[in-house]
Amino acid sequence: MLQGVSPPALPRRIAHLDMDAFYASVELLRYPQLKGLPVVIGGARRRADDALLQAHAGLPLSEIPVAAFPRLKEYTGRGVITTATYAARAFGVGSAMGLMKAARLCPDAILLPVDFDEYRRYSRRFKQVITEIAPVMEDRGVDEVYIDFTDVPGGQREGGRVLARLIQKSIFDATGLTCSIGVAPNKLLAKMASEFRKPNGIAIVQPEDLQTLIWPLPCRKINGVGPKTAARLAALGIETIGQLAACERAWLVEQFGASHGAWLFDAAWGRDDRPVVTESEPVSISRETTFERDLHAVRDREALGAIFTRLCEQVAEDLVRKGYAGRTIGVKLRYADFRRVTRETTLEHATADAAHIRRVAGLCLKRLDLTQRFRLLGVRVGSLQPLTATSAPGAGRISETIRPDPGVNRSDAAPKTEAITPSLF
Ligand code: TTP
Ligand code: MG
Ligand code: MG
Repeated sequence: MLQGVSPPALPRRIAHLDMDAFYASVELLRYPQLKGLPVVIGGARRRADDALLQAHAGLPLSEIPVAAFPRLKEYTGRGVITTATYAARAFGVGSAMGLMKAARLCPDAILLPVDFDEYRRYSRRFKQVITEIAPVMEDRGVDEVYIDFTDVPGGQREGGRVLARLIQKSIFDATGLTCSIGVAPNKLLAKMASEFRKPNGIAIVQPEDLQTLIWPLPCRKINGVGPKTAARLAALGIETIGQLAACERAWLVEQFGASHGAWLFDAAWGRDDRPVVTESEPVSISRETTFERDLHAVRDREALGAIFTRLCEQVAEDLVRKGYAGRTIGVKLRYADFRRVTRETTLEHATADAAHIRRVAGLCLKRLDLTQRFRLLGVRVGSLQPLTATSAPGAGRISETIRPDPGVNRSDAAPKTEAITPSLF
């Protein structure tokens, strides 16, 4: 290549990816017998679910008969729906609707409680699949991301469809979940496009599609136009994005102020230069697990020990893969009554070694009350720094010194718990 001459920049192709009926789809992985049925997620924490599991103890989750699941019509309370399967949406049921109202629309829909831990786990998993294929990804919440397709192989082919298909398939293979993707010249248009072919669809928007695909949509579809702005626009006789685009920029500025007015005008013309911002350096890396049933430090000692070791190994693997070592090692417990407690210790030298993390995390656990049952265990490594030869797995084990975390209240390092579980952790 000639010096000083760089290849021409490719046209920007930005994708917005959004998982389909996310919470509900994760639940259907657990209960595949509910596929295709109207299912809503919401309401009281797992009480109904626990009753269901107890009544069918010993049976794999996928074999619990459909007839045994709680129905919407049996629900009384003020809970709201977080999401609904597409089969339930056909009855007019959807996010943020009260469960009692939804019960009137679709009394026989199956009602499942929320399990955020599980959704977060799948959220991490699908995002990891994406970054392995297309590294410039912006996290926009539990079930959606922006991805810069511009320089990724396949990102320009068929307007981005080829890469979008690969990502959809890879996510499905890794998780069993479907998503919808919009690919466009920028984030603003990509966000609208990801809704065009839901569920499990791909929509491609080119600059010349503005008039046909974007202008007929209501203004509310612009990400950033909320109900208030939409109402003000409607009062001015502006319902569609096309009508907004037909307004004089100066007039919009008069009506909505300099910055908001100009932004509305640019949005209507599909203009948006915002970059895809990849995640900033992580502050900490952690892994946690919620047990199938609440566990006790003594009675479930063997199972817990194995889970704990696995968590430490996973954190160490994450650290090495991402190129970090950390000086702060912490543990988190959630007791059966949902109280959450943490303890941490700061090391003199950073580590990414699973056995080292396990030992230090074990000491942290000993400072917690282990006489009660708990439902969740987590391990966290913080104060991250780049992984070096001395912090890599296997290094620096002999000269470690442990400083107790100054924030820790020493008086609750209950000796009685240590006496009960002298060698567990
Ligand atoms: P969404 O992506 O808005 O919805 P969805 O994934 O359920 O369905 P779609 O196929 O239309 O994308 O939200 C993602 C998750 O966020 C959703 O599964 C549940 C949760 N959520 C709430 O808890 N409350 C809400 O009001 C909304 C909209 C979502
Ligand atoms: Mg979604
Ligand atoms: Mg979403």
